[in-house]
Amino acid sequence: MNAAHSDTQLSPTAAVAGNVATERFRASGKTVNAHLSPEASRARVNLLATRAVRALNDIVLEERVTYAEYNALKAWLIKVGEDGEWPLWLDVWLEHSVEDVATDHRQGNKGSIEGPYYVPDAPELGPTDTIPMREDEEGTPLRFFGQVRSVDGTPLPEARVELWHADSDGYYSQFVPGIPEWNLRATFRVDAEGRFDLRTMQPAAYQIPTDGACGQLIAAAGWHAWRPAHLHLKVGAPGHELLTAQLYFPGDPHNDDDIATAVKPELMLEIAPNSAGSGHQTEYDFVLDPEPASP
Ligand code: MBD
Ligand code: FE
Repeated sequence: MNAAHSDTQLSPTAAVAGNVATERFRASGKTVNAHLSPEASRARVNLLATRAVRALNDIVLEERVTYAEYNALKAWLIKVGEDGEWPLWLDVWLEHSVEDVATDHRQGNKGSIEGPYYVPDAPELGPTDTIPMREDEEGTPLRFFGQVRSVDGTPLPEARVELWHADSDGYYSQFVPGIPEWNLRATFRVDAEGRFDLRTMQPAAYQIPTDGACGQLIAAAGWHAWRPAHLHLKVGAPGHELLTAQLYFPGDPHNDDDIATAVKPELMLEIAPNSAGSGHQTEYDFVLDPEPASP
């Protein structure tokens, strides 16, 4: 690369996004597992690690994996860490199953995976408000409104709707240099009836970075690198289970083959022309499950 153009600080590289995601994860406190006793924890690690090791050995024996393939795997695993792409790899290829297990008891809304690009504590806005965006933010304006209720139909006026998503280039603020810190990220309050009516800019589809370890795997395997365009949400209310969800746009070519396997029919928006302005509008209600009674 030409020295004058080597300013990696300002380009959207896999390693920048990956290393920010890795630091975010380290800071998130998500690894604390205090509810298990040491004995129960040891039994669980023993079970899961034994099964994982056995599954990998089974593949080697059944597929007669060669030393060349084994060493390619070793080199690739080292690169995943160097690029900070463990959060990306895990969230794209594994989180959807964890999410299924975690939420299959719910009677309210279907959720979906969080992904690697959530940032907590986004600025709080009112129930009828516009998400932070650049003055010249590109894309199709989107009015997004709805109501948050409990499974019994009671509106939840204390609810919060956190929204974060990519811009019209498919980039997330804080994971790509040069985008304002809280661009397209906010926490919306709801009104006394649990309603919100917000404005944002429709995101583009998301492509896994091609210059990192995940992109290398995708290219080597001949897969595609795309997630369909999506909104990320966390909807919470006191006494209710936090809903982490994604919402999708009809007609996206990757709704049927999302690389992260995170699309569900219940999460498809209905998009209409905005009756009160330019762009599109969509209505979507959230139904939250009450927190299970504590033991
Ligand atoms: C994303 O934007 C995303 O939502 C997930 C789950 C994985 C990678 C990028
Ligand atoms: Fe995303």
